[in-house]
Amino acid sequence: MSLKACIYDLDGVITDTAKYHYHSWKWVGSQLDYTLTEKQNMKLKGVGRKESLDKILKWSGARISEAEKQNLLVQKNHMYLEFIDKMTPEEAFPGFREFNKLAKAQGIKVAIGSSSRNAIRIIDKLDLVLAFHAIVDGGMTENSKPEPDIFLLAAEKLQCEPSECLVIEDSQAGLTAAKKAGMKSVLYGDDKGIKGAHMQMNSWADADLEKFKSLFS
Ligand code: B16
Ligand code: MG
Repeated sequence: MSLKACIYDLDGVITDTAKYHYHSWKWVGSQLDYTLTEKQNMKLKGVGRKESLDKILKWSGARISEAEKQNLLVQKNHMYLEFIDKMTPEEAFPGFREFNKLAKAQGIKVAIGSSSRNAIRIIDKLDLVLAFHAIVDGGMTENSKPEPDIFLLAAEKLQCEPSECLVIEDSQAGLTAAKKAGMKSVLYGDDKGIKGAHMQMNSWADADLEKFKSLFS
C-alpha cells in the first residue's frame, strides 16, 4: 500500500478562519444573553454550522424556535462572510503552496475535504481554486464531520481507495471522520486534547512528505 492522495481540511489547516467564526458565534451568543468563550469556540472546529448552533444553545440553556434558529444561522453566516470577502491570498498558511506542489509533482492526488459550506468561496479568496484535483464541502454530503462522508466522497472523486488516503486535520471531529473513513491522518497544530492522529505537525514548515509516505509502508 502506498500514499496516493492527500485530503486537506480547510479551516485551520490551510488558513485561519476560526477567528472569524469566533467573532460571529460570539455575536450569536450575545443574542442569547450568553458569553461564548474561546475554549468553547475551539470545540466548534470542524463541526457543521447547524450543529455548532445546537452546541451553543445547549451550553447557554437558551430555548428558541426553529424559525429563530434559522434566522440566527443566516445572520451568523452573513457576518462571517463579511470577513471572508476581505481575505487575501496571503492568508494561506506559509509553506502550504510549496507542500501541495511537491505532492502533486510526485503524482499524489490532492483534495479539500471541508465541513464548510463556504469552502469554495474561501479557496477562491486564497487564489487556490486550481490547486486541487477535487473539492468537497459541507453542502455536498448528507452528514458532516465527525461522520466520514466528506472524506469518502473526496476519495471517490480522486478515484483512490480510503486506505490510500492521508487526511490532514486540525479538529477532533475531522480526525474521528478520518478514522471512520478508514484513512490515515495527521493532526495539524499542537492541541494536546485532540486524539487519534497517526502523526502530528505544528505547521507546514514541519510537513515531511517522506514521513507521511512511511505511514503507508
Ligand atoms: P460554514 P473545516 C469547518 O470547516 C469549521 O472548522 C467549523 O468551525 C465550521 O463551523 C464549519 O466548517 C462550517 O462552516 O459555516 O462556513 O459552513 O475545518 O471542516 O474546513
Ligand atoms: Mg478544520
